[in-house]
Amino acid sequence: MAEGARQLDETPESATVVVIGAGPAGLTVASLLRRCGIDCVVLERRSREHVAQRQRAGIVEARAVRMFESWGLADLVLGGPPHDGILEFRVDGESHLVDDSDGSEGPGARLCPQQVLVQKLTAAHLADGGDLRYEAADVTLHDLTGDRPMVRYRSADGTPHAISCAFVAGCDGEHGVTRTAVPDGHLTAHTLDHGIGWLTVLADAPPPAHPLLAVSPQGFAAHFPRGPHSSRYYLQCPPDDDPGAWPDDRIWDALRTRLADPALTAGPITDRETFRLRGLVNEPMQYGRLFLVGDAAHIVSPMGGKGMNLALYDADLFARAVRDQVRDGDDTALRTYSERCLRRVWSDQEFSHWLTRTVHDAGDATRCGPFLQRLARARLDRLFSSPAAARAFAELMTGLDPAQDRPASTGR
Ligand code: RFL
Repeated sequence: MAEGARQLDETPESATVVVIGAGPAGLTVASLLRRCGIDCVVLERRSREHVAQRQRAGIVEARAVRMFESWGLADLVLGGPPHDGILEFRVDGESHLVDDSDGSEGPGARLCPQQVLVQKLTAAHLADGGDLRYEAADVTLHDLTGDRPMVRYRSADGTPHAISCAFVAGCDGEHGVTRTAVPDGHLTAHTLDHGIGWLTVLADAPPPAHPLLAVSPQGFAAHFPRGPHSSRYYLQCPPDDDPGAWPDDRIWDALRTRLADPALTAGPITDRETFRLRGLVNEPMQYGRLFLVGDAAHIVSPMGGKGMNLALYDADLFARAVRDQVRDGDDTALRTYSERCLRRVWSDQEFSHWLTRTVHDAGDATRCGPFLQRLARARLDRLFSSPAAARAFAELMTGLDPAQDRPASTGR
């Protein structure tokens, strides 16, 4: 019989939760559920090696560090040194240091690259006996509004599988299948295109003393640490610019000009790509027994470093909600999951939008006009001179909401 025509076993497997996707969101959901003794199966389309080397975010915000700590996982899954709480803005070459810690008790952010978090979550989950299945193809979801949804997929050798479950966690990112399994008319996608492009570059070159955002008439640029000997750089460019139009010399020249650092040390460039800055929110983040987590539900412009941290926030709320249901028969947190996530999602979208517009408009007036440029400069001036404005900025950077959302005891 041809591989594709093989018949499915009569009896499907069973799990409490099937998690689709083994990025930061999926691995965090799986690790937290395991901490509660709740069984789950993780299905990942790509290989372990592929997932483990994907480099994107670089900072785990203070709220997320404390979240992992509250689950007893911080030492196991976080790498990299603590972030010293200082962010540098360089405006037309003039440096302004902004304290982005909010002065609260407890650990602050960590300079932990996304791939390090993913590698450590993966290793910890597997060492704990977790069920992680890579190269799972053709994932489809069925009966999402029934009592026992079914997830079907094919393993690498083409064998079809089916898993019956109580809940599905859609952690498969922006281009996954879980969101598209929701019938038309149940989700609304809210989108914003900033009309701004970024060239992003990874290089084996010395990291900056502090994460650095630079405003200049030639356009925005940024320099972030990604390890003791590596850096990520961003350069504002026309939307949909071709990365091939940016040979190494052009990149280093542009960085030296915009960062106002003629002595910036160059190094081998290991990756370069361009993308558009945009926001996307799918509402609600639930359909029946499917719960969307992380990028599967929302995309946020990287300005402000919130995308991965939002994924970790959703994962924490989802795991707690499942625990309440399974352990205590209390479905309150599951019913309010979407609403609670979206409150933070829109808050972070607003912060990211504010920062994106501010650092771009303040620099290149040809795009936004002189009036908006001056407004953006006034916002920066207020941030640099007003302790109250700096405090509000720090609160948004740490991700800690004084009114609520401080990680409570997990009560495992
Ligand atoms: P991911 O990381 O995309 O993981 C989804 C996983 O699902 C798998 N998958 C499937 N598996 C099974 N079946 C299918 N049909 C599947 N389809 C997909 C994928 O292979 C993958 O393994 O989503 P997740 O877990 O929600 O995590 C979100 C973060 O990755 C994302 O928000 C951040 O990378 C965003 N981001 C940043 N976030 C920050 O907090 N701080 C930053 O500094 C930051 N910098 C960035 C970023 C994103 C960037 N890109 C992508 C434009 C910098 C860049 C350049």
